[in-house]
Amino acid sequence: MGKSAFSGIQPSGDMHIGNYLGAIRNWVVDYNTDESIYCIVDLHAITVPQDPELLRNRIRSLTKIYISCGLDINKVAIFVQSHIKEHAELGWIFQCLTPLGWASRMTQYKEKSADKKEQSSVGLLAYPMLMAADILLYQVDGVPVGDDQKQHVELTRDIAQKFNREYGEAFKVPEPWIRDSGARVMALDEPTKKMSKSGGPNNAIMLLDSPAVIKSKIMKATTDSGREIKFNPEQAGLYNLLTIYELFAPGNPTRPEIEEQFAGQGYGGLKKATVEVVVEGLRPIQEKYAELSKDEGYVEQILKDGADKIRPIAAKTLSEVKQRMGIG
Ligand code: AQP
Repeated sequence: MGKSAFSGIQPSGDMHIGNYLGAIRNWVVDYNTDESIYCIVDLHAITVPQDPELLRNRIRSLTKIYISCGLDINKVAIFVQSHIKEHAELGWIFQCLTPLGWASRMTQYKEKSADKKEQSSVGLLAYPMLMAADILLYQVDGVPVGDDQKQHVELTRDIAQKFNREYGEAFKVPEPWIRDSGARVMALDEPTKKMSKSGGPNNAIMLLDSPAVIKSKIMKATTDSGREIKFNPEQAGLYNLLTIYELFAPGNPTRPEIEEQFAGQGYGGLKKATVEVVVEGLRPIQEKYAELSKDEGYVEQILKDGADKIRPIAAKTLSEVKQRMGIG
C-alpha cells in the first residue's frame, strides 16, 4: 500500500481473537512495511492497577504474539511505549491542549469509569491524549484499529488539527483504518457486547488457548433457539459465530456459500466447524510462539532495535512541538 501505519495493544491481559481479527491480522495483511510501527502500550495498561511481574511478562508475550501472527521484523518496528520518553512528554502537552469536554465525552472512559468515577485514575481520563501522542509523534498516514477505537482516532485528529491551527503545521493528520469484517468481534457468552480481555472465562477465545479449551468455549457459546443458519445481525450470537467462521475459513467463502454449506445442519454443525477452523487458524501462531519462547534474548533485541529505529522520529517531532510552543 506504501502507506505508513501506527497501532498498538495494551499488555493488560491475554490476547484474544478480537484483537487478532480487529487489529493484528490487518496490520499483517495490509501494513507489514518498512514504514509501519507497532507499539506495546504499557503506559496505557497502568491506567488500571497491574501486577508488576505479570505486566513485565505480558509485554514480552505480546511482542511474541505480534511476530507469531506474521509481523515481519525485518520491516516493521516493534517497540515498548515506555522505552521512548517522548510519548509521556507529548501526552502531557496534549492534556494541556485538550478541552475537558472533549476528554469526558469519550465512550470508553464513560464505560470503564462508570459506577466508580471517584476511584478511577486521572490516567483513565487522560488515556486518549497519550494515545494521540503515540500516533502523532511518528507522522503516519493511518491507524489500523478495531471499531471500538474509532472515537479515539477521531480525537487524535481533532488534537492534531487544534495544534496545527494554534501553533503552525507540526502534525500529519492520520486516518482511522477500520475494516468492515472483524472490526467488532462479540463476546461468546454475551454476544451483544464486544469480546474483551477482561471478560469472564467464556467471553473470549485466547490466541494461545488449547484445542480443547477452544472447543469448550465455542460449544458453550450463547445462541438463540432457532435452527436456520443465516447471517442475520438481529441474531447476535449466531451472527458472531458465523462471522468468526467466515474470517477463519480457508478459501475465503462468501456469505451465501457459508449459508448454503450449513443449510439443515442446525447450530451444532456450525459450532463444530467453527471449532475446526479456529483451531487450524491458530495452530501456526501457537507453533511460532512456542519457538520464539525458547530464546527470550531474541525478543529483548527486537524491542531494542525497534526503539532505536524510531526514536529519532519521535525526538524530531517533539523538538519541533516544544520550539513552536516556546517550551524549554
Ligand atoms: N472485540 C474486538 N473486536 C475487534 N477488535 C477488537 N479490539 C479489541 N477488542 C476487539 C482491537 O484490538 C486492538 C487493541 O485493543 P486494546 O488492547 O488496546 O484495548 P481494548 O480495545 O480495550 O481491548 P480489550 O480486549 O477490550 O481489553 P480490556 O478488556 O482491557 O478493555 C484495538 O485496535 C482494538 O480496536
